[in-house]
Amino acid sequence: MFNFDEIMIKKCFELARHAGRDTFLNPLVGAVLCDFEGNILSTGYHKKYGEAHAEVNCINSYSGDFSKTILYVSLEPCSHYGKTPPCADLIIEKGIPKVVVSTLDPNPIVSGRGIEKLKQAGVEVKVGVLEDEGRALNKVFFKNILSGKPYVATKIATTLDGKIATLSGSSKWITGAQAREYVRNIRSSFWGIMSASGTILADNSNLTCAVPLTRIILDNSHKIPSDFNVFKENGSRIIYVSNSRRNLPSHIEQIEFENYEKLFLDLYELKIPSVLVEAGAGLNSRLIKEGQIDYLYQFIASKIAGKGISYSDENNISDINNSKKLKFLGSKFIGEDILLEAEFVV
Ligand code: AOF
Ligand code: ZN
Repeated sequence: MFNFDEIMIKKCFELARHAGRDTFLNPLVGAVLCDFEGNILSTGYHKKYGEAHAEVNCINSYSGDFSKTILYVSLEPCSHYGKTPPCADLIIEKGIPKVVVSTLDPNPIVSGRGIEKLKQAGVEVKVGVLEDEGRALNKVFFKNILSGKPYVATKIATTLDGKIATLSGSSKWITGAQAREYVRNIRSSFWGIMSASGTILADNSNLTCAVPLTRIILDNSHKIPSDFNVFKENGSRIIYVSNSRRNLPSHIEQIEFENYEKLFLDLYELKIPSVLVEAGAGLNSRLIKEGQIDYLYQFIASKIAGKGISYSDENNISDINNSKKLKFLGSKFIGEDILLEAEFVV
C-alpha cells in the first residue's frame, strides 16, 4: 500500500547512508523537507562527525516559507547543545508545523527530550515510521550508546556440516575465491578487526584492508613473534591486548586483558565503534558464550568435512532449549558459496 510517510522516511535512510564512515561515533541521519502537497523542498544528511546535523543541512538548504511544511527525519531531532546547537530549536524557530521521525534517539541526553521540546512548542510530531529499519540503520550507534561497547560481528567460513577446519587444522580453503574477495567489503564497513594468536600464528596475516582498520591483536602470554606481519606499521592503528604489557614499538597501543566485557568497554573508550572478529574456535567460542557478539557472517561451502572443529566447541550446552539464539536476516550466493547473515538475540 502507498504510504507517503514511509516513502519519505526511506528517502531519509538513503540520504543518511551517503555519509558512510565519516560520521564515526555519531549516527547516520537523513532529513527531507516537504510541502503539504508532498513536493520535496530540500534534503540533507549528517555528513561528518562534529559537523551540522541532518536537520540543519536540510532546513538551511530551503529559503522559502516553512508554515506549510513537514520535516521527515530518520532519528529524533536533538534537544541538547553538543558540538552543534539543538535541532529541535531550529525547527521551532523556523515554524515548521509537523515533524515525522523514524526512531527515538537512544542517546540519554536526548532520548525523548527532542520530541517533548517540539510538542511543547506546538509542533505536531509522529514517531515510529519504519522504526525497525531506522534502528537497523544505526545498529552500531545504538549498541555504542546503550552499552558503551563496540558493535561486534564475527566472520566465519564453514563447511556444510559446520566445521571451520578438519581435525588436523586444515582450513585452506573452505570457501571459494569470490567469497574470500567479498570478505574485503565486509571488513571495510568496520573500524577494528580482531584476531587472536592462534589464527595469527597459523596465517601470519597482516589483517589489513583497503580502508585503514585498527588491528586488535589478542595475545595472552606474548606468543606472536614481534617480526610477524600483524605488527608491521602501515599507517593504521594497532592495539595489542595481553595479560601483561610487552616491550613493543611505540606505534602499538596496549591494553591489559582482564576479561572480554572490560576489553570491549576499553575498546569503545579508545574510540572503536565496531569490530569484526576474524578468529578461530577459541575466541569465537568464548565470545559467543559470553554474549559479546552481535552479528554473524557465516560463509557456508558445499563441502562436508566430517570430524572437525566447530566455531563454538567450547559452548557445552546439553539441553537444546538452552542454545544460543540468533535471528536469520538473509542469505545469498557468493560464487559457489552461501553467505548467511544473522543477529544474536539478547
Ligand atoms: C548527529 N547527526 O544528524 C543527529 C544527531 O555533538 P553533537 O552536537 O554533534 O551531537 C551528537 C548527538 O546528537 C548524537 O549522539 C545524537 O544523539 C544526536 N543527533 N547527531 O551527529 C544528526 N540528528
Ligand atoms: Zn541535532
